[in-house]
Formats: sequence, structure tokens, C-alpha cells
Amino acid sequence: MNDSLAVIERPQAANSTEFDAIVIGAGISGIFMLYRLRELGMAARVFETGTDVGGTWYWNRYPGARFDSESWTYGYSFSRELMQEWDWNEHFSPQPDTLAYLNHVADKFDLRRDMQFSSTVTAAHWDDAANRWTVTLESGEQAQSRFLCTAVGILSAHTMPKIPGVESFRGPAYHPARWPHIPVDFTGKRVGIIGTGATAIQAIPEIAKQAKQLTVFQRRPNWAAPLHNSKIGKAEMEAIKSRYDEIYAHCASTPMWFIHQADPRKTLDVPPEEREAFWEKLYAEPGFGIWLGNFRDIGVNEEANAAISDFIARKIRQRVKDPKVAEKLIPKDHGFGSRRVPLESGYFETFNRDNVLLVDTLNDEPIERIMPRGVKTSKQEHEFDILIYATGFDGVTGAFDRIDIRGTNGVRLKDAWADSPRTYLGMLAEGFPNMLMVLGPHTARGNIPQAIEHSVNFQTGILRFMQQHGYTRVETRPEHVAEWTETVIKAAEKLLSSKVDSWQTGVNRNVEGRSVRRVLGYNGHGVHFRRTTDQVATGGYQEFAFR
Ligand code: NA7
Repeated sequence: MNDSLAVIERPQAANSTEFDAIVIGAGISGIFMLYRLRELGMAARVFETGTDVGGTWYWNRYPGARFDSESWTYGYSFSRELMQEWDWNEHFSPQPDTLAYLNHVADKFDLRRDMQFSSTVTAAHWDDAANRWTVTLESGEQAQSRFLCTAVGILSAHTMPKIPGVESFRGPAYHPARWPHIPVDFTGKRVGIIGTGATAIQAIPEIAKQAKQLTVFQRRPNWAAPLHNSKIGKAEMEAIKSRYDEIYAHCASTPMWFIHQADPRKTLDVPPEEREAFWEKLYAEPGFGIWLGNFRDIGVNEEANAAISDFIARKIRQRVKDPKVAEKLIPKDHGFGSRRVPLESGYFETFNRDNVLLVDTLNDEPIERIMPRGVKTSKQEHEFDILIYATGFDGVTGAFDRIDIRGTNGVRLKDAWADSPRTYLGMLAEGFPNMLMVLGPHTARGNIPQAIEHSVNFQTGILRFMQQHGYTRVETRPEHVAEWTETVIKAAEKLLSSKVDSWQTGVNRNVEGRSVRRVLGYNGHGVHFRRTTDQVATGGYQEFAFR
């Protein structure tokens, strides 16, 4: 941890278009990247589509939006002062608090003066002769830089459903990732929501409390488990603050950098009664424990997975009064934890309300089209005042695909990654010199802010090394890209999640060419990833080619 905000910043004219580094995105990644670039004395400019900082937490303002991870593990750890002065109000921070936190960080370190908002990057082209990037904004404005830092997020390219008539609905229609900045009033309204992923599972209970009628269009159900959120009192927050070193060190030792550590036992080695008692305990505890703190083989062994899936299914049957509705809410096509597990606050009980209707669009009532007044299914027309498309994102590579990024010889990143991304550590791509990716494909993720900090620290370590040696250009070496790509693909092979369609396996049928599964993340142990990056750094970055 390092508090020092250095240093030798190069003075930069306000209207300059020449930078040492351009950062795309002012979310958690872009904020921290800018902070570190400044420490290196680099002139940097952040371009951001939104009107302010926050990224995911700027856009996703839908009711119920909050962390599914413990707030006190989900902040930055680079500044002790920041950690000690910020009080989290809830164990799982609601979106407005998180956005306030990110604004606080931007203010504290005076970051906004190097950020340009309402500025969508549409293209970034590498000029091999000049050794620099030219970045183009939607406005036509251009800027140049030696380094391009992509801080575009893994879930920022939201997708609308491919349903005929989507544009024809007459009332207000929202995607949660483009939620209005003033709260939507659902009082007395008939509301339809399409999609039942993590987003909808947070939003549905909140909307149901207000709306006159809420109709949920579910294509495939998702397994979900209770969040058990609660407030954090003053004394508790002080106790957390006193343990931050210990908490972050513990997270760094777990597979996905969360507080949760898998139980070393194998599911079927544990007697059934003991298993049940363990699962009851996990189900009653806050957070991802039921998923990430479970027996170590639930994500790889079919039989073990069937046992935990059966336990969660029984919970759903207990919580949902109408057995037919309960059955519809229980996934049959994939096991518990093989897609990202949404955490919920009263989601299943919401279907016991008189004003909530579940429509199973896979088995009972396929959606045929969106109409001016609502949604037409094979059976009827459902009329609505408000429609919500909680239909997700083109995950991980989607945000890259939306920018015309071209590397050496004019090769487009989208073409280079058409079948599958190829990177070294998920941080540099072959043929794209001086492009540093935070949360790029094939990197370690899990606890996102901790992954971001690790990644930015490693990447700015490369930049520092370059400064020390007078290098101006860094590239991956093909053999290391090949080796890393193979490592990543191998690590995913044994996982049950690799056999399931989801944004994590790169499937989104609302996007052309995205119906085939791909490996998009590094699924090895977080400790292994840290060790690998540490070895590369201490070894003098020999895996990279410098000029
Ligand atoms: P998800 O988890 O990708 O969920 C999207 C949902 O939308 C899911 O239920 C989809 O059903 C449904 N969907 C998508 N397209 C359609 C169409 N065309 N028709 C009907 N239903 C559709 O996105 P979220 O925003 O909920 O969560 C994303 C991540 O954000 C989450 O994992 C957390 O990490 C935070 P399907 O399952 O494809 O049948």
C-alpha cells in the first residue's frame, strides 16, 4: 500500500491533444490507472462516455443495484488514508453509496482535471512509424498518445434483446445499464421486465413493492441465494478498519480474491446430515459463501453439483408458495454455481405477491414481439406502462468490439479476436503495441476492484521499467501469448461452468456471432496469477519485447 501521490507531473495545456497515455473509461479501473500514471509523471487523459466518474456504478442506477461482495473488500486498497476515512454504510453497498465513494476518490486525488466526460472513443489506431496511438472520439475530435490504456469494464456493452418490434413500445422502456438519473416512479404502473439474470434478480423485489402489477418474462431461470445484507454500525466499521491489512491479505490468498475460501473436503466424502448442516449454515450467511465457500468440488464434479443444486432447489420450493411457480424458478439446464450466482433479497418471496406474475417464455409462452402497448406472447398480449429490458451484456470482449481498435499493419482487434481472444496475462494483446488492458480477456478477475488494482500495479510497473531504461515501445512475445492462451483454456476445461451458456462463456444470442462458447477469463487460482505476475516483474519483464 502506498499513499504517496507524487510527483513530477508534466504541465499539460488544457487544449492539448498529445498525451503520454490515453485511458478509455473513468470507472474503477480508469480512476486508479490515472492515479498511477500521474505518479509516474505521465501526462494522461481519460475519455469517458458518461458525464462523470463511476463506470458500472455510474450507469447501473436501477432499483436494488448493489454489491454482491462485501463492501469492505471492494474498495481501493492503495491509500491507507482513503481506507481509514471512508465508512461503508452497509455490508453490501447500494449503488448510490458506491457512486458517492468513487466521486470521493476522484475529488480527493483531484482526478477530474485529466478526465474528459461525454466523450465516447470510437477508434484507436496504432501508427507504427510514429510509435503512437491516435484516438478518435464520436465528436470527431482526435488525440494522440504513446500508450493506450483500456479501462472499459467487463460488463459495459449492454445488449437489447433481439425481439421484433423492440422500438415500437410507446411507454418508457429502460435497460438497467442506461437507467435514468432521476428515480423511476412505478406507483400505480403496470410493469413488464424481460430477463432474470443478476440485475433483474436485484431489481424485481424492489419494483414489485411499488408497481401495481409486475410481469416477469423469464427465459431460463438462474440459481440464486440470499444476500443477507445489513447495516454497518460505527463500532463495527472501526473494527473493520483496524483489520484492513489482514482482510486484504486474506483475500489475496483465496482463489478469486474474495473473503471466501472453498472448504477442502469433497462433497460426497461428507455424511449427508453433516453436508446438510454445512449448507444450512452457508445459506444463512451473507454473501458468496454458499457458492465460493462451499465444498471444493461443487464446480467440477457433476454428482457433487447435483447434490448442492438439490439443496438450493428445496429452498426455492420452501420459499415459493405455488409449487408450479417454484418449479419454473428452478433451473433444470445447469447446476448451481455454473453461472455467476446472483444474490437476492426476497426474490423468491416476490413471486408469492398478488401483483407479480411469472411468464415462462421458454416452455409456456414464447415472446413473439414487442407491441406499442406491451408484449405479445404466443398466448396473449400483456399490456404495460413501463417495460424493462434486463437482458444483459456482451461480456468482456463486447466493449472492445465496439471500438475500432487497430494495431500493427492495420489489423483490427475485433478480427484478431473473432474466434477467441489471445493475450498475455489478459493485459497485452499480440500485435497491439503499447496497449495495456485492465480487466482484459484471459486475466484473473473474481473480486473486481482487487483484480483491477493488481493489474494496474503490474502495468504501471512495466511503464516504470520502460522509463528507467528509456524504452518507448512494449509488445508481447508470441510464444508467451500462445502459452498463456493455452494455460487459460486448460484451466477452464474441467469446470462445469465451461459447459453452460452465459456472458462468462461469451454467449449472447442478441449479438451477431456470439452463439459459440469461448473462454474469457483466467480460472486458475488467484495466488498462482499473482505469483506469475510477480515473477515476470522480478525477472525484468523478459516476456515482453521492448524498444
Ligand atoms: P445476464 O446475467 O446476462 O442476464 C440477462 C437475462 O436476460 C437472462 O435472464 C437472459 O436469459 C435474458 N435475455 C437476454 N436476451 C433475451 C431475449 N432476447 N429474450 C428473453 N430473455 C433474454 O445479465 P445481468 O445484467 O442480469 O447480469 C450481468 C452481470 O452483472 C451479472 O452476472 C453480475 O456479474 C453483474 P437467458 O439466461 O439467456 O435465457
